[in-house]
Amino acid sequence: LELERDLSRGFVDGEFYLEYQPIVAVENGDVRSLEALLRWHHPRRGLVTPDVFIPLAEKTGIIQVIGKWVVQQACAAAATWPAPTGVSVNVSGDQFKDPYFVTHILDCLVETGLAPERLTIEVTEAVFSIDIDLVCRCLAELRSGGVRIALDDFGTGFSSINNLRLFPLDELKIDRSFACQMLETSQGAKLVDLMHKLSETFQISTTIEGIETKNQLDFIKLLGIGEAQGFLFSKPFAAAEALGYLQARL
Ligand code: G
Ligand code: G
Ligand code: NA
Ligand code: MN
Repeated sequence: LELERDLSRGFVDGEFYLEYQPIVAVENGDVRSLEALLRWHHPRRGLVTPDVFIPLAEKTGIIQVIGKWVVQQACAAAATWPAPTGVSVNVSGDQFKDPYFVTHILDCLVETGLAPERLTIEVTEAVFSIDIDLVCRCLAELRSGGVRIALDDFGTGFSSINNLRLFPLDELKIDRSFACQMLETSQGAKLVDLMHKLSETFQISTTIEGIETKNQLDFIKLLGIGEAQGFLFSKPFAAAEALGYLQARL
C-alpha cells in the first residue's frame, strides 16, 4: 500500500529510469535493438523491479502516464543511436485503453525523428484479455505506421497458438524459462524448436530470451533462431552507456 501511494510521487520526483538490454543477431552478434526496461529507485527501499510496481501502476491507473513517458524516453534515446539499431518498448495492456495510445506513439516518432521500423512495441499475451478488437485495431494501426510488434514471454501464462493467427506480429519472444530448460531435457529442446517453427510458419521472426551460456547459443544457432537476448551478450545497462556500447560495436 505504501508503494502504491508512492508511485505518483516517485514518478514526479524523477525516481523512474530506463535501463537497456541488447537483442542481438544470433549469426554474427550484431545488435538489432535495445530493450528498454523500467526501473524505480525508491528513496528508502532502493531498487524496486517492474514485476512489483507494474501491477500496482496498473491498479492505480498511473501506468498510462508512466507508459507514455517510457515510449517518449525510449524514442528520444534511440534517435541518438546509430541506425538501424532499434529500441524495444514494453507496453501494458491498460495502455491500449487510452484512446490516444497509438497517436501518442506515432507523435513520438515524428517528434524524435526516429524511423518507425526502428521501434518495436512488446506486448504479452495478457493484452488479449483486455478487448481483442481494440488491441487488434491498435496493433494494426501501429504496424501500418511502420512500427514493429513483438509478442513477449511467449509460451507462458495465457499462451494460445491462435494468437499468432489473430494478431499482426513481427516478432515472437520465447520466454527465458524455456532457455533454462533447453539443454537440460530433450523435451525442453523440442519445445524451443517447436515454438521457433511455429513462428516461422507465420513468417514471424524469433527471439529467445535468457541466453546465458555459449552452449545455449550454439544450440539456438543450430535451430536457426534469428535473435537472442541474455546475460551472455549483456546485462541491462544504464541509458547513459547505450550510445558508447553501440559505437564500440560499429
Ligand atoms: O528487467 P526486469 O526483470 O525487471 O523485467 C521484468 C518485467 O517487467 C519484464 O517482463 C518486462 O517486460 C517488464 N517491464 C520492464 N519495463 C517495462 C515497462 O516499461 N512497461 C511495462 N509494462 N513492463 C515493463
Ligand atoms: O519479461 P521480460 O522479458 O521483458 O523480462 C526481462 C527481464 O529478464 C529483465 O529483468 C532482465 O534483467 C532479465 N534477463 C535478461 N536476460 C537474462 C538472462 O540471461 N538471465 C536471467 N536470469 N534474466 C535475464
Ligand atoms: Na519484454
Ligand atoms: Mn520476456
